Amino acid sequence: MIIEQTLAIIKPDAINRNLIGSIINLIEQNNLNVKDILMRRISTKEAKEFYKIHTDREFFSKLIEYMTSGPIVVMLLEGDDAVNRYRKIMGSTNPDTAESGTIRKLYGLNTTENSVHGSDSIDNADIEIKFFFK
Ligand code: 3AN
Repeated sequence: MIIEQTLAIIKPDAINRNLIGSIINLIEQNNLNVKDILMRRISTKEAKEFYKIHTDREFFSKLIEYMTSGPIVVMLLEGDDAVNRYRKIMGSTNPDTAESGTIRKLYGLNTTENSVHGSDSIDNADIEIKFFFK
């Protein structure tokens, strides 16, 4: 067993559709533990910092506008192989082509409004956890 921590976000589209509980259910059913949780809106400055790796992408401004459009739920998850396992539970970026049973396949609307975020590596998990949970 390799116990890891990762950062998960429930995005505004899912919160708007009362999906917080359903998404946390899927996470917990997959043996990932919620170790910390908060709900708040992030500022444009914070969103730009969080997604700075995507600054030059054509979808950047749309992504920032969307992630600041309403509150988000941020969770620190812990469990065996948490980074990769949570990525599998989320599914791929585009809900249309995400694997069946994944959060994005079940609940995502499109590539921007795809219901959840998850850290893509142990190093980024560390950075993202520090970003929200000091
Ligand atoms: P993932 O969240 O699957 O790791 P990233 O890190 O490539 O995907 O992208 C971060 C976020 O940027 C995505 N979750 C999505 O909201 C948005 N995004 C990525 N690619 C696109 C795209 N082609 N069009 C619109 N939004 C996108």
